[in-house]
Formats: sequence, structure tokens, C-alpha cells
Amino acid sequence: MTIKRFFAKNFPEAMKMIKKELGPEAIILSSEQKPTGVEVVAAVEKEEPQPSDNIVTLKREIEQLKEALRRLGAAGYEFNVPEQRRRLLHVLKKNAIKEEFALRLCERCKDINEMIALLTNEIKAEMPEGHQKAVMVVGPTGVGKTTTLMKLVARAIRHGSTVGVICLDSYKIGAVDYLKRFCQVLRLPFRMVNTTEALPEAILALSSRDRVFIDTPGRSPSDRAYLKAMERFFIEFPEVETYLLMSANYDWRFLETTYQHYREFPVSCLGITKIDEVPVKGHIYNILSLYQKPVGFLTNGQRIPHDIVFPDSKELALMCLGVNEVKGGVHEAWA
Ligand SMILES: Nc1nc2c(ncn2[C@@H]2O[C@H](COP(=O)(O)OP(=O)(O)O)[C@@H](O)[C@H]2O)c(=O)[nH]1
Ligand SMILES: [Mg+2]
Repeated sequence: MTIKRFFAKNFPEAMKMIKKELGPEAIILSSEQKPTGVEVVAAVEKEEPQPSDNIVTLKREIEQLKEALRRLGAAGYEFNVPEQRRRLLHVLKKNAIKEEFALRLCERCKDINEMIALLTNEIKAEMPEGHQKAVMVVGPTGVGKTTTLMKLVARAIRHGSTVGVICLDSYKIGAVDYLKRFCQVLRLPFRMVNTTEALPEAILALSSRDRVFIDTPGRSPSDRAYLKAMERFFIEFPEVETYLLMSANYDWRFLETTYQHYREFPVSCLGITKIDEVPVKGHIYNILSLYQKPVGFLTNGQRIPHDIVFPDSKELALMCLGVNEVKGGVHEAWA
């Protein structure tokens, strides 16, 4: 409905204006005599133009096209993958293997057995223990360095080695105390150092031990000064083995950021922590594809010394694919 107010000298003139502007169907809603003339409010019911059937059909088709494009986008490159490999791709993605890695893997295999063989070959599992006397555990804050170090110390003792412990982590008071008590109970020599520069001396002081484990600060990977000091240490003291810890529950963006910070470190192996906290294990593949380093061990819980495992390449491949191998070579998740 259109409503409009008109002013005219008299009523007949107002009606003329109304008819001209609103047409013959206009109705008068009110009129009022004013000192200078008359004020009339008139209205007309104007029909909204209805879209023709063709336009309705066209609109619907456009919506359908938009939806098809949206789905095409969401499915990514999958449309280029031959039918028989789509299932492989779906399972890789379901297990959280990053899409670009999943596609590259699917291009190279046509069934699950080939995929297991490929991953087994690609994933290097290697625990470089015993090659060097000193082992340093590095990684982002809260990744599990101190906890893992205690698990590794307990294991070394079980294997008959004499062990010393150095702590460079003076920032997390509680965590240091815990490590200190752990060493007291096991009667292990324990040294606390506040700077990277003091590390070589502390390592030398423990040179009578078979193995020396070094815990490092829980600092943010964006702490450039700390990272630079560590890089200098590695240049001056190259005979230290470095285990870089990454948590299985890190998202890809965080992994990429940490990679920028730790890639200058001479990493001997990766330790992937908190695999008990993720429902699927493809993250392991993502982490090692990024770092291109062997996996030394996985940690799967908070219990010291129990929750640490040393899987081989095939076990890691099966884990990443979410496959349980059962008798006769049938793979449960794929049966
Ligand atoms: N669920 C789970 N928690 C872990 C694991 N490893 C360490 N944690 C926990 O993660 C938290 C941080 O560990 P901490 O060793 O202090 O990390 P740091 O800051 O890197 O030394 C603690 O609560 C640990 O008990 C693991 O494999 N699984
Ligand atoms: Mg710590």
C-alpha cells in the first residue's frame, strides 16, 4: 500500500492531484481544512509485481548450481582422484592425515596393502640411544619434556646405564622440584643450570656417567633469545643428541609455527607425546612429514615410567592408518 499526503487550495483540486498521482483506485483516508487550503491523505493498494514462473525456476536452478559448487569446493581435489582410490583417501583423511599428504600418498598406491608398505618405507623409526653420552629433550612449553625425560631416565637405568640429570629449566619451579625429587629417590646426580652457557661445564662434571639427560625450559617457541642461545650451544657442543618433542594434539598451524623455530636445531629424533589424547593417529604422519626426522618414541599417558613406547616403522604406519592387523593379513579397519 502507498500512502501520501496532499495539499491543495480546495478539495476538488486535491482530488485531481490524487487521481493523477495515485490513479483512480486511490481512497481518501482523511481530509482536513487548513487556513491555507485543504490537506488530504490518500492511499492506494499497489500490487507488487509477481515473479513469473520462469524467474522462479531460474532462481531455483541458480541455488542448485551454487550448492553444487559449494560441495565441489568442499570435496577439494577429490574429483580428480580415480574412483578406486577415493576410499583410501577418505580413510587417510578420517585418520587426520593432512589432505595434501593424503593425496600424494593416494597417487602412489591403489590399495591398503600398498599403502601400508609405502608408509612403512617412508616412516623412519629410530631411537639413536647410546650413540652420544648427553641427550637433550627440547620442545614447546607443556609438551611433556620433563615427564618424558623421567621415563627415558628410568628406561636407561633398567638397561643398566649409569645416569646423570641436568635441568636447564629454572622457570617452572614445581616441575623442577619434581625432577629433583625423582633424582633423589633414584640416587642420581642432579645439576641445575640457569644459562645455556653453563651447560658444557655441567655435562663435563657428569662425564663419569654413561648417559646424561638434559631437561630444557618450557619456553614459548617465539622466545627468539632462548632459541638463539640454544643454536649457539649446539654449534659449540655438537656431541649432544637432541630429542624434539611434539604433541599429537597440536593443530597444523601450531606445528608449522614451531617448525619455523626448531628447524635450526640438530634434531636426532622426534618424540611424539600425548598420543593417548587424540582419537586418531594420523597426526604422527603429519609431524614427521613436516620435520623429516625419524620417530624415536611415542608417549601415551602421564604414568612414569610406563607410558612410553618405541614402535617400529610398520607399527607406526598401521597406527597412522588406523589399521589393526589381524591374522591372515586382513586389516580390521578395512575389512
Ligand atoms: N595425556 C598425557 N599427558 C602427558 C603426557 N606426557 C606428559 N603429559 C602431561 O603434560 C603435562 C606437561 O608435562 P611436562 O612434562 O611438565 O611438560 P614440559 O613443560 O614440556 O616439561 C603434565 O601434566 C604431564 O603429566 C602424555 O603422553 N599423555
Ligand atoms: Mg618441564
